[in-house]
Amino acid sequence: MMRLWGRKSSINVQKVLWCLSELGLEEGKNFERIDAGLHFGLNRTPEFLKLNPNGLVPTLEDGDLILWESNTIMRYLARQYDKQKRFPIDIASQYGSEKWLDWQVGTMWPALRTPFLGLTRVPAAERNYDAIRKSYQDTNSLLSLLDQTLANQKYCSGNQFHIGDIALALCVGRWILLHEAFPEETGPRADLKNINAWIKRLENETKYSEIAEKELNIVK
Ligand SMILES: N[C@@H](CCC(=O)N[C@@H](CS)C(=O)NCC(=O)O)C(=O)O
Repeated sequence: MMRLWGRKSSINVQKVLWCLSELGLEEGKNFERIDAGLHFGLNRTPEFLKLNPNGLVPTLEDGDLILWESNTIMRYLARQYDKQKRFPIDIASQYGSEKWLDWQVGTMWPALRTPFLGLTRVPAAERNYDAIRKSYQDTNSLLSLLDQTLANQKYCSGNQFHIGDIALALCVGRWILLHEAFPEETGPRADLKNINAWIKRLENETKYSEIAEKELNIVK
């Protein structure tokens, strides 16, 4: 049975859990999950570091194969376990999704990470409020690019849901929650109508609501 290491509150673990759920793979039946990270610990033990030298979650064991990096784990699961053809495999959809997966990890998350970690992991007295606000406003601008794409298609890589949507939507969820909880610190949140409609679509057509955080997990 596959083994997934990671606490459910982690955005990157949530990507994998959402993907598994879309593929019809169930915890306890098709995979086991071990809580690790933050207050659960385990991720700095010598045993865990042998699996993932970064000491981070998620980490997946599937037989002899050990994977880390949430987007790579989703790519693997979609390739290996998509018996029901949940995700399209035509070249345009696949690489449309790949593009957004790389954008999420390489462009958008580096901007959103500053307000996210700054407001949920750093005590108020130690926060860099200028950097938090600037990066939140940068995220507004970056997400307007996704919004433009979603003006012409239902999902990030075309008219069918793909794993790129999973990575993006969980970030968008944090972006919304951060502004709700810390409106002064983030400054205004851009009103992006196509993103709003896409989130509604994800709620109606995918397992988004099962996985997405309803409130921020603030750990200081
Ligand atoms: N690029 C990695 C980042 C992994 C990462 O930063 N994981 C965080 C949780 S979201 C972590 O393990 N933090 C340490 C902890 O939870 O104790 C991925 O996408 O999987």
